[in-house]
Formats: sequence, C-alpha cells, structure tokens
Amino acid sequence: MPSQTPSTPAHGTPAHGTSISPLRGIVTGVLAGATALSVGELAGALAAPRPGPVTAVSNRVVDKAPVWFVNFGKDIFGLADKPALLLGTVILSLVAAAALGLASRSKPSTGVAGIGLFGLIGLVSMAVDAQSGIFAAVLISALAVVTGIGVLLILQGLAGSSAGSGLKPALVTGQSASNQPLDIPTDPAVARRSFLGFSAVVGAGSVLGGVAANSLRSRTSANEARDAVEIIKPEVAEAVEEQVIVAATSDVAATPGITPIVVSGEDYYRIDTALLVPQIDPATWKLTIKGMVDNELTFTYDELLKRATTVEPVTLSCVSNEIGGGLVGNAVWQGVPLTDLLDEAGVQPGATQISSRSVDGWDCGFPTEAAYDGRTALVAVAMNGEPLPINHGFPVRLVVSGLYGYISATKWLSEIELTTTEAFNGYWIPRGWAKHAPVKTQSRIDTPRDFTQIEGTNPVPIAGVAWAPNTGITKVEVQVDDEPWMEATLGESLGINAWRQWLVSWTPTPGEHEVRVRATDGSGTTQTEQRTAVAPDGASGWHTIRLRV
Ligand SMILES: Nc1nc2c(c(=O)[nH]1)N[C@H]1C(S)=C(S)[C@@H](COP(=O)(O)O)O[C@H]1N2
Ligand SMILES: [Mo]
Repeated sequence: MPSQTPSTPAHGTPAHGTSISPLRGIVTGVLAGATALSVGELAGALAAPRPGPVTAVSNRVVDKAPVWFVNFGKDIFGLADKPALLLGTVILSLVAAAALGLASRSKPSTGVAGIGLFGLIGLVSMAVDAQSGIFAAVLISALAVVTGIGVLLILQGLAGSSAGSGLKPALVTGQSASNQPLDIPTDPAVARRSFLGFSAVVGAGSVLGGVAANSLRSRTSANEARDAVEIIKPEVAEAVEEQVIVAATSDVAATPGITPIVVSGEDYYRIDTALLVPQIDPATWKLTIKGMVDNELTFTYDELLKRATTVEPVTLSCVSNEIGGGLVGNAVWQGVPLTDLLDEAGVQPGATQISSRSVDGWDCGFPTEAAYDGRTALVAVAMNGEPLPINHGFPVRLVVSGLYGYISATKWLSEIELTTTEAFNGYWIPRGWAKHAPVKTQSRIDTPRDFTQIEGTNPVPIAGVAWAPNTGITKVEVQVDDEPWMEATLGESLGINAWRQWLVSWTPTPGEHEVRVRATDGSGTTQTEQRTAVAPDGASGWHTIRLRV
C-alpha cells in the first residue's frame, strides 16, 4: 500500500491552505496543457486543412522570430527543422503549463485564467494564419480551452481530495453537492487512485489525440482530389518523353551512383516554410492576377489544365544549396506560359516586379523583365506527366528557369500581383537574402562519394550533374590533384534549362587524391573557383572530393 501521507508543499509556497503537492501540481498542469494542445490539433486536423494551436504558434514563431534565431534553427536541425520547431513549441507549452499547474495549486482561478491566456495566444496565432480564418480559430481554441480547464479542475479536485484536504474543484463550487456533475471521491485513498488513473487516461488520450491528428493530416482530401485529376498530354509531351528516354538510357546515365536525368516527385528535394502542407481542393481553387494590370483576371484549375500545353524540362535549385549539395533537381514541368496569362491581364508600364503568393501566405517576387526575356516561365500544373505532387505545389505552382526558388517558384499558388521593384519584398528578402538571384552555374560529383576508399587501380567512373539554367552546359572538366583537366563526356541534353549528366573515366594511382569539377555554360563562361557562402545569393566554387586509393 503506498503511503497516504499528504505531501507537504515546498518551502515558500503561499500558505493558502495548499495541500496539492508540487509534483501533482506539475502533473495537473502538464496534463491540462497536453489535453488542450491535443484537442486543438485534433480539431484543426478534422477541420483540415486548418492548423491547430501548435502549428499556428510555430508558424508565428517563424514569422516573427529574429533572423538569427531562424537561421540558427536551420543550421542545427537542417531539413528536420520543421519537426524540431513543432516539438519545441510543444515542449515550451508544456513547461509553461507545468508552471501554471504549480502556481494554481491553491488558486484554481489562476489555472483557469492561465489556460484562457494560452487559448488566446492560440486563437490569435490561428486567426492570422492564412490557412485558418477567424471562425475556425475561435472554435478550435474554445474546444481546447474548455477541455484543458476541465482536466485541470478535475485533477486538482482529485489531488486535493487525495491529499485529504477536501479541496473542492472550482468546477463544482457554487453548485449544490447533489447535482455535482463530477463525482469527486472524498476518501483520500480512493481519490489518490482516481488521480493516478485519470492522469494515465488523460495522458494516453493526449498522446493518441496528437498521433491521430498527425495521421489524419497525412491523408486529407487533397490526395483524392489529386488522384482524380487527368493531365491532358499535348503533342509536345511525347517528344519530350522520347528525349528523356534517350537521355536516361545513354552510357553516361548508366553510370552507377549518378543522379537520374529526371528526378521523380518523391525523390525531388523539398524546401518550403509550410509546417502544414496546404491541402487544396482544385474545384474551388482560383488563381488571381491583379495589381498593375489592365484587367484583373481569375483562372480556375480546369481552365489552366486545358491551357497547359507547354512541356519543358527545367532544373530548379534552392539558393541554400551548398556546393555539392542535394537541394537541386530536374523535372519535366507542364504548364501555361506565364506571359500568356500576363498579356491577357495587360501588364501596365512601370510594373517592374511580378510578385506571387501561395494560399498559406508565403510570397516572393522577381523582375517582370525576367518573365519576358525568353526564358521558360510556367504556371505549372504537372511534374513528370502527373499532377503536381502535394509537397511540390498541388494544384498549381510557378516554375521559372534560372531563378532560385525563393524568388520565383511559388507552390500552392493563389495570386500573382504586378507591382514595382521598390513596393514589395518577398518573404526571404528581409531575412537577409538577395532580391536579385539568378541561379549560379554549378557542377556536382555524384560518384564516387567524398572520402571513398578505392580498391585497386582499375579505371573508375567519376560522374555527376552540372547545371546552368537558361544557357545550358557546354563543357564539364575534372581535375585530379594538379594533373591536367580532363574533359568529361556529357550525357544527352534535355535543353538549356535542364541539368546535364557527365562522366570521366579515371585510372587511380595509389595514394590520396583531391578531385574537383567545373562546368562551362552556354555563354562560354566557366564557373568560378571562388568559394562563397549560400547567403545572400547562392554558393559558388568547385565541388571537390577526397579519395584514397
Ligand atoms: N508556397 C511556397 N512556395 C515555395 C516556398 C515556400 O516556402 N512556400 N519555397 C520556395 C523555395 S525556397 C524553393 S527552393 C522551392 C522548392 O521547390 P520544391 O520543394 O518543389 O523543390 O519552392 C519555392 N516555393
Ligand atoms: Mo530555396
């Protein structure tokens, strides 16, 4: 039998007759907080694609946090920065809830007010979220607050009774004992067991609720809507497909370890700020073209599908791609030329910037000039012949060849607004990234990997990809130590916007070696050896690996 001695409050606790131990206070607070978060997330998930409190508060942290903080998070967690942020929000909330549980032991009204305050923070965070709206925000936070307060008061009641104080939960004060909605046991032993039992149930329920919310979100309606979409293949699609087949079956492409010429949606790098990937119903989705145009226009998904007759392989790259990094990919995109839609809207003189916005509020902008200089700029509906994957912007995104993604490649596109260069800065500009950001010519060694140990002196392939969107790759060279540069065999070209595979065969000599690669673009310019960091406008320098034979 466990001891039934009432735990004594810690030193310095206000002597308001508190008989709930600090530990129980903490447990009570944490469980009340966990329930509130769990209920909120579950409600948000059920009302998909609405964010719950955790997602919305995390979004606000990213929006409002100082640049150094966000960069710090990215440096530490890299591609896991989203789960890390969500987990951080949960942990901090629970720590605050624990403190609240402690503070409200003798004064339940403190707990009620505290949870109310959390609810308010959640409410505001959700209300300003582009994916929520005030009505859902109010409903979700009200549900969360009510359950959180309920759990707090019940557990406080049980903790108080089990401590032998007979502290009545605030929930039932002011009501006659006969119609108490909750039967709080007064026998300490029974109450103790009830406290533990209820805690276990609430704890498990919160975790389950969180897990359920997560899994609900991962199979929301957009998947079905996407499955139902039929991409109409224009004639040119077949020609491009044939080109891809030829390129993908060349000798260079057959090199083990080389990146495929066209990367599938699943393997394609993903970069965005979306903690909650927008789940868009294409039936109600619209694209608006507005701002400095003669006629504001809106297009439905079906209208764009019918007009999406341009098919182009384009290599997209993230400005954050380090030398030799993987935040770059080539795919076949299908869409409507951006300028077709802009011409219909009538771009006004002086509209020097094309800004675009996604349904979740993210935005960016690039020079109007760039859209009209002949490069491929698509309002894209398909990737590799299929509707855009949800992670890559379903139903519609922008794809602009030769500009880094953060100034041009808006996923989950909702509007395009013509403005001036001065009047608007996209999401990443105040966060320290350049406004002018053409993709730098780059090359990457895919095989062998850095620090590979090579056995024997039989020739080994050194191979990879190189890209210079808009001018194309005309030459790739590889150098081992101080030996003369070797010209690589290039894979088949998929056009000037797409990366190109390359291959050299090297006969190893015993010892340690340094291998570097450099590419020359269609204008005859060879990429610079000068190394720069990714910020503010993309990394430069030659990818170099070390090998031991
Ligand atoms: N809505 C939205 N679109 C976005 C972003 C974003 O955060 N939100 N990130 C951009 C960035 S920085 C890049 S590099 C590309 C990446 O596209 P991908 O994930 O399809 O590879 O998307 C761009 N489009
Ligand atoms: Mo990016």
